[in-house]
Amino acid sequence: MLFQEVAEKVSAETGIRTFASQAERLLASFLHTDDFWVASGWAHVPVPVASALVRRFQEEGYLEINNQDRIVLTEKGRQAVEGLVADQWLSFRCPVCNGRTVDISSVPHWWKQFSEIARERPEPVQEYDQAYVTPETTVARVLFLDERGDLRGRRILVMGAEDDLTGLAIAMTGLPREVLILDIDERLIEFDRRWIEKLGLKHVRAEVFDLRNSFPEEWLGHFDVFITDPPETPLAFKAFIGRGIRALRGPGSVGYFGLTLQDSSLERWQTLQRYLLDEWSTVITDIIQDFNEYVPWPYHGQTRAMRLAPVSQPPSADTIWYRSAWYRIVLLESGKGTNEPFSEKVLKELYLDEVSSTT
Ligand code: SPD
Repeated sequence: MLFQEVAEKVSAETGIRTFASQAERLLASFLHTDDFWVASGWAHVPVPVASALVRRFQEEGYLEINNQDRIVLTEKGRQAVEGLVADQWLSFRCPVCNGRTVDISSVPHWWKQFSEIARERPEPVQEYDQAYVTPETTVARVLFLDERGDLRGRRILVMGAEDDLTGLAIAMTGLPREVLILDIDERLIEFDRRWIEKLGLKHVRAEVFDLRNSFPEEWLGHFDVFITDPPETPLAFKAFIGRGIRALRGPGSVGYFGLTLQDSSLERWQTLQRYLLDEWSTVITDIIQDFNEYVPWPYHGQTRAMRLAPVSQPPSADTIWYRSAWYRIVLLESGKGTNEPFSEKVLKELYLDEVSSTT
């Protein structure tokens, strides 16, 4: 009853449909953490929703925010969620693969070499919505592709988010037939080019490209696999995922991308899934929740997420709180997706709206 009422009020306040189960999950998270950011990640709710829920629970006396900015359940709050999550909740995750299904300790030398290279990468900038994933995530992405038959001998397009260095890591295996890496940020393309030359990598090109623009004819229908990690407005889904699908060769070709529940809502997932299934004729073969872990980014203090938050401190630099699910899709019909230009849009329109707030 309590949770249903709170969820309805938060839905009305934020304009983002919120469910009682999400309200319950967020409050229960504070049985295990006193960190607002960590709890919002565990509860899989968008930051504007997590913020509104915490404020409401605070007003109703279910929790308090102490003078160290930590969130503490009151006796009333504790009673409301007692028993809702198991005591061992946080240790359910598989310690070998961290829930990703692939074991990166099977490639220790390559993991080490990649991590050393990644240490030198350029720092994330707000202008391009950057926040890179951990090196472990990138290595796991590559192993996942290999495990699914999407690496060896494939023509692979890596679109944007090269701050994750996924394109470079894929090229380092030497296994694909062709790799094309596109990113708007010259620093990242220069970084990749330097390593491509230094390591003598073959069949790989890195080019500066703004995904608001249409692809040239020769990229359309050319690739077996695309990989991207889009911003999460409906417009960005078209510019990144729709364009990736348009670049696929035909039935059986594959796409990968990350999707959060911190910058997307469940309804936004549904919007995207409708595009994928109905308009773009793809099928979703895999969704691995929390596969991608992002290192906290330095500009968080200047984001709308921070302005909405009920706490005044940004996430701690050494605690992962933001994760995304790893989607794999397979194309069923040729010529789908979109190559529409969005060049009249300013970058912010791709990154920010009522649900997406972390840029
Ligand atoms: N703005 C900081 C977080 C941006 C990271 N992008 C990840 C998007 C996942 N689809």
